[in-house]
Amino acid sequence: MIASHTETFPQGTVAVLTIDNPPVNGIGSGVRMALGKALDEAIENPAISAIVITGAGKFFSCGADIREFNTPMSRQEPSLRAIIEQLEKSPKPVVAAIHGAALGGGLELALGCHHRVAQAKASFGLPEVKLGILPGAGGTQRLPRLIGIKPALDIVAGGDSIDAAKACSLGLVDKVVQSDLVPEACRLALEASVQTDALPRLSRAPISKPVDGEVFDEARKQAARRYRGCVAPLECIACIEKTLTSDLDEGLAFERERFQFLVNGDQSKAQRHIFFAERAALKLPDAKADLITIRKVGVIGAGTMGSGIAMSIANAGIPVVMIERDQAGLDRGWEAINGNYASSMKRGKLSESDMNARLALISRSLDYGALADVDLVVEAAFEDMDVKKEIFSKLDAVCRPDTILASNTSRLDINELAASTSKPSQVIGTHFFSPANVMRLLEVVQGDLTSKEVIATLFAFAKKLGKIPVLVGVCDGFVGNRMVSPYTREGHFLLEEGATPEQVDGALRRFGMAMGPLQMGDMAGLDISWAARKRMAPTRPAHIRYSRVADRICEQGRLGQKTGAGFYRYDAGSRTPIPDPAIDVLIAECAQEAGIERREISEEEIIQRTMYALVNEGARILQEGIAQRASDIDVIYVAGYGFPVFRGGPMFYADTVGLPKVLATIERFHEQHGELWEPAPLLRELAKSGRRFSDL
Ligand code: 3H9
Repeated sequence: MIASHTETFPQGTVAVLTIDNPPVNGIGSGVRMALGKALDEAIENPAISAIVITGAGKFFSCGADIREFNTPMSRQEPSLRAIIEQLEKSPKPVVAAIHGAALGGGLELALGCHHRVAQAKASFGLPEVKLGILPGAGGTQRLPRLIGIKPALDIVAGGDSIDAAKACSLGLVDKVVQSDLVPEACRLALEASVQTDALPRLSRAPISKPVDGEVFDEARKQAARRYRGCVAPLECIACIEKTLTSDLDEGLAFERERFQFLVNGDQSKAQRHIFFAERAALKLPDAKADLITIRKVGVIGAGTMGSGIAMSIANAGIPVVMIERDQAGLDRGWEAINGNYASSMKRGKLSESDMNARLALISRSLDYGALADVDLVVEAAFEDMDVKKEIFSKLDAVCRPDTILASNTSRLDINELAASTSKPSQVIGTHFFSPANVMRLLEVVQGDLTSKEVIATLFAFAKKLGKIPVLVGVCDGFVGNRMVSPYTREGHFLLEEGATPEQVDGALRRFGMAMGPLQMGDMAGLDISWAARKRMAPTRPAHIRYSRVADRICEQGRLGQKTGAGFYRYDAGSRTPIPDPAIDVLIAECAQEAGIERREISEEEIIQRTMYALVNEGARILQEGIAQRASDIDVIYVAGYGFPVFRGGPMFYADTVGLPKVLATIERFHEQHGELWEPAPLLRELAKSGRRFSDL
């Protein structure tokens, strides 16, 4: 875990301690013990003049071993704090030689060293805030002493990494070297060993007060915007603020106490659940499949989805050809893409040369013949089975037999589509989320005959695009949209029963959702679900409750934001929903026609009706094998549907509430509201046996 060797120079001998704990050099109890011992030996050995700490493999160290948190292992001595104190107090100079990422506890370890030397490709960050915790091994106290309050606030409360050049300009590292990192670190360590000045110890460094007195308020405002509802960023800021009034020991004690508070809290457990869930989702049942190389992609349709998909492919450096039926459609898509890149450039997020390079990767054509050499086609045409079948039969004729044919459908039957081609094993669903160039989720829909190579290739492709792929099975709406149906259904029922749109959406926003179901409907366009409801109308059982509210809104031409009105109204060019008394009247009329007596609706009922509708459907989806894992459903909801990460997704949330309690409430709803609330058998089974979704 710690490889130790010495390097001898004319000025003396250096002990080089290498953290070697694949895959990310996580600092678990084993590494801590070995490092503590190696440090003791190097400090006590009179033949050693100085010490260098470095990392094996790709990373310096990516921090504490997260899996140890809330287990006895995390309390095993020595603690990371003790190791850092040990190396900071070392009478012999200790230099960190950083060639890759130094994250979290890894960076805190480097901050305990007397000097830091890095290679240009190294990166630095304290991403703890993204796990719902704070840097708990001195990071909040030492970093501001080294680089100042404001930059430290950005790094600690923001959680993003910086590169070596930026780290050097901030004074976080002493020097960036091109090569020979460890020899350079050794030289620096030996130089320090002969100097008469005291070693630079951050525990003794004074703190310089920020010039801008508003800096903490500004950081809190930023945190509220970026991490709405999360407590960790506020605790990070409080710890940094503490440096202004406390010495290092007091500050460390405060940081430790706040770390314990966070690490034992529900939010951090939920955020760590999502961290591991995202990684678990990447693991396919058939890991051995060969990958097909994707050199060029075709996208059918240059509408909002098609253009967004083309951009996300070009952003990954892959050539893409967009196909449309007519020039006007193609031009509109091309304009939208240009406008989008230009606005990123204006905001400083993209350089002009990068924009041009990306645009150059996107070609356009009205001719399917342009797809003869592509390895993958993503069809993003109108959501209609006949339209899609016609496209797929054309693709069948023009594409190579080994080309992967993917449909960006959000709910249609991939098996039916596959059956309309001569190579169903090459057909797969790729459900992107809008805007496709921004949203990270990708539901990869496996048809009955989709080959394992095609699935594995799509996963690798998604990773290249920076997406989080989740494997799902075929059913109406797959995982995400199938669950959204009962969720929105309850939102609409609650309106009829007495709530207002702003009450339903407000309750869910306060719960942590990015937006409530009604505002979400307005944003997505109410016509899509209206069309689906009309399609299903002939087969809808008459005795099942059905809310007419959304249909009536659509019948008035109010199709959401795009028409300036839906459940709310919108001022021209604005996305801010404004409550509309006309809708309150419409809802009251619908309720009266349906014979529903309106009543006071509590916030608790809104949350339970909508959340438990998600959970109950999620349980069915799991039992049917449409999702592989409960945690996959959580990833889909957090990454694609604005579910608060600090609640860990709907299934984790249900575990947190307790499945017997969730079931009891669903049983009550079943009695009150009828068969739509029939408890899912899996939920009953788990609640009865005292298990949780995360035990599956
Ligand atoms: C901390 O340091 C607290 C201290 O302040 C205070 C202590 C008192 N622990 O992501 P990948 C696993 S908190 C355990 O696929 P990549 C990961 O689950 C920590 N496991 O690779 C996966 O396992 P598997 C602060 C970890 O190259 C495997 O490693 N640090 C940890 O795409 C490969 O990971 C962070 O928050 C960990 N710390 O990305 C950094 N990190 O193969 C968190 C990774 O079984 N890590 N694993 O699925 C990351 O952001 C990314 O993993 C990283 C590599 C960028 C490092």
